Amino acid sequence: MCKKKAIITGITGQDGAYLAEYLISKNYIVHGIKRRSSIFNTERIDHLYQDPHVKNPNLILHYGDLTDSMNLTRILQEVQPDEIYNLAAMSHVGVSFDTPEYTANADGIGTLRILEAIRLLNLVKKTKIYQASTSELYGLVREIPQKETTPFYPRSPYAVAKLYAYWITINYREAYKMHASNGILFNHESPIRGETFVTRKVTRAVSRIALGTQEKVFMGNLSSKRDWGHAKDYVKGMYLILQQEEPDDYVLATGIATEIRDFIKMAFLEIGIKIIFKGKNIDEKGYMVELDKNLFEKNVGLKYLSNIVKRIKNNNLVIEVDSSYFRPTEVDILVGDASKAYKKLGWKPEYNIKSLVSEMVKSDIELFKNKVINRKKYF
Ligand code: NAP
Ligand code: F7E
Repeated sequence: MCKKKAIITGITGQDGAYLAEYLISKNYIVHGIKRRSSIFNTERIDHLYQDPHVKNPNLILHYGDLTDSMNLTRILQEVQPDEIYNLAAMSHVGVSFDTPEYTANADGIGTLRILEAIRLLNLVKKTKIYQASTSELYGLVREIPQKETTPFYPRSPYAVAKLYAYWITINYREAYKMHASNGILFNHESPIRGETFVTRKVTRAVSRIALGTQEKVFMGNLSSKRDWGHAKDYVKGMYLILQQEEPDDYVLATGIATEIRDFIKMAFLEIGIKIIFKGKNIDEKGYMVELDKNLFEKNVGLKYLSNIVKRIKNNNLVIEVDSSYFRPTEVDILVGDASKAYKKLGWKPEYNIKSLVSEMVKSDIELFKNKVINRKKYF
């Protein structure tokens, strides 16, 4: 039997990497679209990489960009995919305020370029498409929790661009009978999450503070709440969405909201350190106040214990607030109701916030124990 062919845009990103591995495990041939960069940017998928000279590879990479229609059309024509997962995007909400036009082009019009390529190449009957929509569409939320029928109120150039992508996907489904679906995914994280998203920023900082290579970390708004799941669970949901007879839109979420402050506390507790916060707004600070030595030794190592004991005694300040991380318009709370996905897709997350934090902290500790930071000068 012929293997199914899937195109993943954004294959070098967090979700692209997990999805590629998952689809290959399901016997797909995966075609990934990656951007040219001046340095290797395939670290997340290096374990899947196959030399192009290998016969019948199950992973094939193509250079491409969501801002380049002709390139996308050519790749679709060559591959003739059964499924497309459109995951490529400028995905950082904060950065979208600095690069609004580019974000609209890549995240909004980029989706149109792919849909239009499917149509022009007469692939409508063959190719199913998944659009990576987002809980950021709910923005200034109209109800709690948010589900498929909750009205949208986007609060960033990123969310507004994704709103266009969401509706153009539905429009192509209705106008041309495409199998085109939106996954409205709430925040999902992992040990390979981008380093500037809040969860990974925290787990990296906790690990480096534990190992004695970082003093403190500056954070933005500590009061917002997010519904955090694990990317592994969410890519399985993406796959299920495209296996349905009929295209449709689904929320994927855990249903549990956690404040940034509490995520920070949980991450430090993973290595036996209790954090308390004092002060308000820009003057709020986080301090290490108690240490469970056994847990620290178990999860970090005896070698680092005396240093952290000294730190807690002499300078226990580890969290400060820097207003440059505040967003001009914030999304205060996102928490999803994924009942439709539970019922229709049979999807249910296996991870909870505790197992997610634990995996991320442990992974970053290992990473920084083994990492040699090379900051030698060129001149
Ligand atoms: P990510 O780690 O930031 O990955 C984004 C991917 O898109 C990277 O491979 C990136 O390439 C690529 N990309 C960016 N601009 C591009 C362009 N112009 N042309 C081609 N590729 C481009 O994001 P993620 O967390 O995996 O998220 C995947 C998708 O789901 C995104 O569309 C995101 O907006 C959406 N989403 C994410 C979440 C979440 O919590 N993770 C929730 C809802 C929706 P480089 O590696 O070269 O930068
Ligand atoms: O921020 C607050 C920040 O950047 C979460 C993307 O994957 O999920 C992600 O978008 C919250 C916000 O994710 C810092 O203000 C505080 O309230 O981790 P984040 P996000 O904005 O929710 C959605 C669903 C997507 O679709 C996006 O692609 O944390 N926060 N202090 C901070 N955020 C960051 N980044 N850095 C801080 O220092």
